Amino acid sequence: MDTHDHHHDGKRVEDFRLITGTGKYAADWNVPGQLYGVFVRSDHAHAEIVSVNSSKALAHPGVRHVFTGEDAVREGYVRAAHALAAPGRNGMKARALDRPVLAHGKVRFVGEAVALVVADSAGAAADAAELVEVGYRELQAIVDPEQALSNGAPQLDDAVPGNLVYEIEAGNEAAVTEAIKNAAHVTRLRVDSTRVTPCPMEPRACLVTYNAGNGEYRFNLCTQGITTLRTMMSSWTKVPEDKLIFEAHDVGGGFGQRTPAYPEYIALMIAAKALGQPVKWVSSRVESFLTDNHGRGNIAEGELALDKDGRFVAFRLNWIADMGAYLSPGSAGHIRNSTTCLTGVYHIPAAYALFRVPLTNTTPVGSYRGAGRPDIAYVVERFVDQAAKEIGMDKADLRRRNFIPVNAFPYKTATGSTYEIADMPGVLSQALALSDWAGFETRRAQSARAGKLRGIGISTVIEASGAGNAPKDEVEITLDAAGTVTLYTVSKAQGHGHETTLGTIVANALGITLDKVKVVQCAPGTKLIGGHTGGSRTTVGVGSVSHLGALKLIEEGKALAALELNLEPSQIQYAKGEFKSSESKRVITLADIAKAKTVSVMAEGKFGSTFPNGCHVTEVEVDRETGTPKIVSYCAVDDCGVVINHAIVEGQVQGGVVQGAGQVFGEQIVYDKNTGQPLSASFMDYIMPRAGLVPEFRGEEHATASKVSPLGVKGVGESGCTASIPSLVSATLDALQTVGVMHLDMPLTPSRIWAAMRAVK
Ligand code: MCN
Repeated sequence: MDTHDHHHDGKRVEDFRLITGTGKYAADWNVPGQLYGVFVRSDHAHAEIVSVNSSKALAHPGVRHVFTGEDAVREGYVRAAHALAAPGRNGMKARALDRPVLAHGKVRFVGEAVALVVADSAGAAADAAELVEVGYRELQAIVDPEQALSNGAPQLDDAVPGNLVYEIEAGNEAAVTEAIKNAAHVTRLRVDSTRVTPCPMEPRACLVTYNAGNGEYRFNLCTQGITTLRTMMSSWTKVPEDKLIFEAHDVGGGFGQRTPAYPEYIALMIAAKALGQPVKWVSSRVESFLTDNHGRGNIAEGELALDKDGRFVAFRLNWIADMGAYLSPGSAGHIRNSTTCLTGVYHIPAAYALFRVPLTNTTPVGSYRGAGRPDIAYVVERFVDQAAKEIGMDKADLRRRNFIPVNAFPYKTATGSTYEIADMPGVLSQALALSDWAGFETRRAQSARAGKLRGIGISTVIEASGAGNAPKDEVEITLDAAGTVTLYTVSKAQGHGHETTLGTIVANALGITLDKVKVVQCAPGTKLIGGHTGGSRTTVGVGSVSHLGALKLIEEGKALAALELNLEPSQIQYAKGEFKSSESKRVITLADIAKAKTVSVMAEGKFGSTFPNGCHVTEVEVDRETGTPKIVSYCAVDDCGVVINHAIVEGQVQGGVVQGAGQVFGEQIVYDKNTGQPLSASFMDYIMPRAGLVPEFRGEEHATASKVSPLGVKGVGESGCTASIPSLVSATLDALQTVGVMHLDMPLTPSRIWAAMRAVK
């Protein structure tokens, strides 16, 4: 029984289901007659596959079949689409390696799927997977991206000379060189945006059912929206998009990692078709660490040049974006988004970056909450902090001096993007007040008396949100005889509360209560066009179209009400679910106009990028004896335009902040440099944020309405990550610099901090 209260202001309508264990996640799907798949995975980082012997596995009770790279090659499922489509430096094309959905000939990272064992039970498949004998001839592996690009490094593949997969530049190199020559001060730095993995709560799972009658494949899996996934799957398999049907209900976190196609889904297609029975696979957590796309993995070094008044005149970056052993279909974000916001919130007249993608024997890297936005924000903000330190200026003052002035928006950056609107001086002032920036020295002295080093950190950041690859966003809105309004969309929440926020947008436009609006995401077989949920675009894109759709429904309703009343549509007024006219005493409700048949409207729109921004001021205490850092204050001021649901926005910012804090203080994917073995592939060695990591969170809004969207909204889903990483590193280094530790890369773990403090003693 549904006992929760839909009307409660701000509460998410999906939460009752989710917190009472009645959600339906990917692994909850079952169909009669299903078989179970388990993957045999490479335990080598780089090796030739000499032989695959399945005979013992096949003899195991319950085993139906063992599929290998031969099957993948026979089907032709060997070449994934990738997103590095733009012509690179000197017209270079990305040198993407083939990726058979089960490895064939070679394995290129630990965890790569080599065989798929299918059995009557998951236990039998797991036992038999142990019996598959794969013969390997080990090859030299490279897991360090800088080493991969260094002179004389072993060649990992003949098709990728110098292990250089791709190279692209942005900005004006000559202008930068000239400006640096004449600059009063040049700050030089190398910054590591560490490789991490998103770790959604729900591991991947996929159930594939093949219908031999019509050639359709049906998938139950976790996804961020079916359109992007369907295109990628179709491109990898050449199975037409209309034969790929996806059905997903609840999704336990995505963070970018649940957007792209993965080889496992396609290997399961081979099995389901060959065996004529559905096949289900549920990933273990270790498999998630090894095979779900990792995030970040960028190294940037360069120069920020200033004039004698502390104004930025030029910025140059040499950027290495490690994308692993294969280009994931969702892997361009690091470069595209970093280019879009290369100069941060600052007016920097000259900027240039060279991005290089090496080939390494590591898990592919894809989009992770921010996809390049946190990386570039972190890099820029580190440079600004370092410059402030070097020229002896307050780091808030240096920022204020270099902000893009409010009246300069829309502002075209040195790398060619156009920021829509922002009020950085206003955001900064609000954050400085909220955090009592001026009173910091008193708090620092208090901490010192308790044996702690206290530091204050700041970040002022901006990021693109809203745009997507889809040609447009479409929604359908129906109205039935019960007066229920249903919104159909192809975006997919993974915890964002879209049923609440998209429903609210429609309910507000119609002047009705939220319980009258139902949101259906990714109905199986839907033909709607639109983007997936990613790039913090759902509210700007789908939300805006939903608003327009609701307005269309009102117009449609006026026409129908006019017919009923024998009047002209222009004589009908609509408010709060009712159509009225001064010419008639009758009131026609939404339910009335749908009495004869369900009313349906389609709406579409294409919206550009809009630029959420913010300032996060944080304080961190470091224990002098143990090196343990502790966040003691967290103040966030964010501009995400007009807000649909304040509680959800605060939750989104907090969630992003905690994920950023996780990367700053603990999370890191580490590979052994000699063997290429991953050393942090479980929660025993991969330090996730725990409750209490960000104890004192204070958030405020500072809205400037977007004109890109008719609702005035900007995205917010990634803001927390983008702003927290630079701010928390800034605070920790501010504490450590008082004892002479000038620079430290993430993760800022107690042992690293302790070792750094000892090294300067
Ligand atoms: N919102 C609002 N008012 C605004 C902006 C947003 O009320 N002005 C609400 C939205 O309506 C939505 C939520 O805040 O309910 C986030 O909206 P938006 O910024 O449009 O971003 P998306 O919905 O497109 O979400 C994508 C974004 C990304 S890219 C990642 S990664 C991410 C994130 O959101 N992954 C998440 N937040 C996540 N939150 C959860 N719980 N799980 C994930 O996997």
